[in-house]
Amino acid sequence: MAAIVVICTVLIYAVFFAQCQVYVFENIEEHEQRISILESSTANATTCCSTLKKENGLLKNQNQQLMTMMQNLSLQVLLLQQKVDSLTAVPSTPLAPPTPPPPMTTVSTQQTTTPSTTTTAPTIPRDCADWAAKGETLSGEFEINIEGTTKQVYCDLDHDGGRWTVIQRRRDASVDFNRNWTDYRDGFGDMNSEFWLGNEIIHKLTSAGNNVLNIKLMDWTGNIVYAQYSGFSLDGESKDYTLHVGTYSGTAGDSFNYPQSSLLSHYNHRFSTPDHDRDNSFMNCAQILKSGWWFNSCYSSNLNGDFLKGVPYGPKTNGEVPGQPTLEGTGIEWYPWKQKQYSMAHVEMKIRPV
Ligand SMILES: [Ca+2]
Repeated sequence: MAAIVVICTVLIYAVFFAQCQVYVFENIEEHEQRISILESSTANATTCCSTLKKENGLLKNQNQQLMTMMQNLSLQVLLLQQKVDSLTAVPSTPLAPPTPPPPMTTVSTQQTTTPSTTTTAPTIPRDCADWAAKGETLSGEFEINIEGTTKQVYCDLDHDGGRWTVIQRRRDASVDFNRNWTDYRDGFGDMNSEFWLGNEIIHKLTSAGNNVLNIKLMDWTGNIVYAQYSGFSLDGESKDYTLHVGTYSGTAGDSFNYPQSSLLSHYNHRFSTPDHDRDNSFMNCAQILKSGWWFNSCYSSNLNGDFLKGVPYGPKTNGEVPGQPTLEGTGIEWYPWKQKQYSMAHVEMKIRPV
């Protein structure tokens, strides 16, 4: 009897074990199928992720290109606005008013009708303030005669009180300012775009003293500031056109008498060009900075530097160490307003007697 009970028990366990084995094998197969599905899904997700990363990179590039286009468009709009402003002032001239003193072309006509040059010279105004005194009210090119030198200049007669003789303008990179001593002495460029009037004529215009220098700066978002100096004059060529300024006023900050470092100030310093090193540095600042300016050791302003678009340019890694110009800093700079490595979008320098 006992033997029968044992045999039955063994049979029951055998059947139970066989059923358990079948259940486990079935579940293992099911789990393997699920693992395979998950692996497939993971591979798909990885592929999808890398595709998304590539698309993200492309979108970033396109975004940067659009930003650059936006900056260029903003500048063009600003330049167009300036042209529109200047054009809106013109309509009164086509009506040919009877009396106004003639600009350059008409002056030359007067000269042809008068036989003696000694009598015509005194009739030509000595500067733009003289043209304003004769009744001229619209900006443009005029002829002046000062100390026997006849010169074509651009007169700003309808901004900031008028009477201004413009001595420098930067706005569109149309003129190369990396020039030699002779070019800066005699002047170069186009009166209707970019130019340097010339150190010799600026010296003659200011040698009598009591002149104001006004510097207007515009950044690449259209913000405008100015620096104004009383007592502006340049010495003659024998003293390398040394810069003299008096009191500063304005919103741009004072670069000529730079408060943060006298080594980077410009007043009482001689004019240097790449071929005429008169700075206080062991280096040739004008050559490195591609400009003509009153360099010290070396500068806190360089308004005759390279016209560089897309600013600020380069990393701000260079400290203001005397004698070490920022090699990347060849742009049109004015430290007191924008610090290093920000090149202005528009600059104008103009003078008038007090
Ligand atoms: Ca030097």
